[in-house]
Order: sequence, then structure tokens, then C-alpha cells
Amino acid sequence: MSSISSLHARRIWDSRGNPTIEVDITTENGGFGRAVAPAGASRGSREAIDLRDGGTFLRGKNVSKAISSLNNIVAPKICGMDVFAQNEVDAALIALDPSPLKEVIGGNSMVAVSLAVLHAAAHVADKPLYQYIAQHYNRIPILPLPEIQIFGGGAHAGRRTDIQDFMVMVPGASSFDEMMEITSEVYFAAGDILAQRGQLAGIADEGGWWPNFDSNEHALETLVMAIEKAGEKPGDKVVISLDVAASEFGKAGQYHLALEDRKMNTEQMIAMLGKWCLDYPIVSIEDPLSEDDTDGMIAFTKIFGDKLQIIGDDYLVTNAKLVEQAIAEKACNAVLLKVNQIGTVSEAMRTFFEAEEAGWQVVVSARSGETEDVSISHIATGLGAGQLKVGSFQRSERMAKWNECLRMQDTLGAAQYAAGSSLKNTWWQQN
Ligand code: 2PG
Ligand code: MG
Repeated sequence: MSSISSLHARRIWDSRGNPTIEVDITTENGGFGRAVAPAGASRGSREAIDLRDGGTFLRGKNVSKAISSLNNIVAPKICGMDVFAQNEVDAALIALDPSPLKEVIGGNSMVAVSLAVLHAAAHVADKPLYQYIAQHYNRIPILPLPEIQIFGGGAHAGRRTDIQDFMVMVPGASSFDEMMEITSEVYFAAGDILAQRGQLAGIADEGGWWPNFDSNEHALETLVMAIEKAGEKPGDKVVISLDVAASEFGKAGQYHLALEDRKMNTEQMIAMLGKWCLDYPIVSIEDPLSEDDTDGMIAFTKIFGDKLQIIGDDYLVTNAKLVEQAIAEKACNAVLLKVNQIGTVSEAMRTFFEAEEAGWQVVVSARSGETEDVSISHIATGLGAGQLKVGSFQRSERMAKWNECLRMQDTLGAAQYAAGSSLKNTWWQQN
């Protein structure tokens, strides 16, 4: 046992220049943990809310109310608790705010505290965070296979494309290090292609190239060209992953691709995505249909679930109950794990184990608003979750998380890399 002796919350600023919450935890015997709340832009309607001040100051995004409740209400409640009792600390946070969307103290407050406690426990145990997580949750650490964004669209790029993330995965690399080299070649090849066409216009929120395309499919064609220009055979070592983030342009079974002014129903949307999967080496699709389109998700998974990884993000919001329901309904076969969507480490862990027991893949993920916090690299590795999604190959808040995996590789060894083993039930592994 090691008691929490202080909690201090402060306002810092995220990668989009918005205020966010950082929490420091100390323990009686000199333990220290620090964590920062990230923030999403394409948010599921059922995810924990970020508590912000509203009004006009700092465009309503200030977090002074959340910080004052952390320092005045949460701190006295958790001081004295055992830093190793993560479940109890998280239960105390939830008892302070039992509302379903955590609107009283805010998911942003909770996640910063919950993660800072996890860090402090690792510090007291004198272990790197990933090793502490592996020990605490009885797991074997393994470096994740990343999904790395090449073009960023949707809510992260002024809706210049409707599809949000055009990403690559390198299941054919033999180490995390080699994966980084291949991804670097693809990323800069994509930039060169845009430059040659006179279409290079900077980068989007997560570091992917700004998507200057005539159609959504044009981004896919360009991505395949970039993989080839990097000297790789598309579908061989390098494959494509999409986050459609369909809730951003679809509702009640109606979808509108604004870039092409194309209106579709659920069936047509499934047909379009199905054709893309035949024409391009796509191995994973996140939120192919909107969060309210359960019938669409079930139909999509029925057709493609034995060859594609189908991830629920906005559809499941890291919520164990929603995952349980989706397992029963066969509405996806993988879950995106974002601790801040549900609020606490313990709840996210419940979701992780629920999904894993059903044979689902778990992709640990960052948000589009991030900081130098690298907790998720440790969570993905410590749990041996299999996959990690952090954004692109540029911007320090993204690179910090990839680089942290390289540091862990030094201790774990290059062989402890999930590579393609995490793409079970997909055509990539079957071929
Ligand atoms: C997503 C995330 C990260 P946001 O949709 O998967 O890319 O975006 O954090 O804006 O919800
Ligand atoms: Mg998503």
C-alpha cells in the first residue's frame, strides 16, 4: 500500500491550441504520476463529455471549472487511497459523478486523474508504465502494430474529404523500427506526389497531408501510388486502413459525401465500401456506418467480417456494455480503445477484456487533440493489445508516441512486435 498524498490539476494546452487538463499525483513515499486529458473532434454522441466552461472566453473551451472541482472536490476524496487500488480510485471518481456521460466532473477530469494514478503506481513499483500494466493486469507486453495516417480528412481537415483517416499499416515489417522506416518512405512519397501535382497544402490535425482531392476515392488511388513510389507492393508488406467516421456525414441510414455531392442509403454505402475493398488493399475499416446504423453495421460485418477488421469507435465509445451488445449482434469484430471516451482506466480495461474474450481485435487509440503524454503507447504495449492508432508521421504529439515505442523496443527486443499477428480474420493473414 502507498497512499495518495496530493492531487494537483493545472491547465495546459493541447496540439490544437485548446486548453486541457494535466494532473499530478504524489504518494506518501515520494511516488509521482502525471497525465493529460486528450480531446476528440469527431466524437461519438455516447462518449464521456469534456467539461468546459462555455461562454465566449477561449471560445468556450476553458477548463477552469473542471480544474477547480479537481482541486477542491476530487483531491480530498482520493487523497489517502492506495495508489495501487486503481479500481477503487476509479470507483470513487465514478461515485462523485455517476451520470452516464460524466457531465458533472467531466470525462476529461476523470481520465487525467485515473491515468496519473496509474503512472504514480508504476513509479512507486519502480517499473516503466508498460511493465507495471503488464504485471497488474497479468499480460505479456508486446509492441503494437500501428495504423499511421497518410492523409487526414473529415473533422480534422475542414471536411476537405468526407472520409476521415487514410492510413497505412505495415504488418509485413519484422520490427517496429522497420515499420517506421517503411512508413516514412510512404509518407514522404505521398507528399512528393501531392507536390508534383501542385496540391501540397500542409498538414491536417493529426499530421497527415491535407487532402486536396477531387473525390474520396482519389485519396485511395493516391495512397496506392505512394506505397508503390516507396518501393513496396500494395497489399504485400503494406496495407491500407480507413477510418470512415461515418457519423460525421451520415444519420438515420442516409449518407452524404459532400466532396462528390453523392447521397447514399445504407445499402449503397456498403456497396461503395465493398467495391473499395475489392479495388484497394484495405485490411481494416473503422466506423463504416454511422453510430445509429446498427442494421448497417450488422449487414456490413456479415458480408466482410471474415476478411476485414471492422472497428467500432463512435459506434462503441469504449463502453463495455455497448461492446457486449455488439458482440451478441455481430455488429463489428474489433474495438477502438480510447480511455477518455469512457473516463477511467478501469472501465477501459473492462472493455478491453470483454472484447478480447470474444476474440475481437483491440486498437488502442489517441484523439485528434493530443499532447506530449505517451500513456497510450504504454497501455497498448503493456496489454499486448496488438494495435495502436496515433495519427500520422509528423507533429511532436504524434511522434512522441511512436518514439516511446522505440524506447520500449530497446528493452523488449525487436522480436516483441505484434506485426501481422494482430490481423487475424483478415485476408492479409489468410493469404
Ligand atoms: C477517431 C479519432 C482519432 P477524434 O475518430 O478515431 O483519429 O478522432 O479524436 O477527433 O475523435
Ligand atoms: Mg474514429
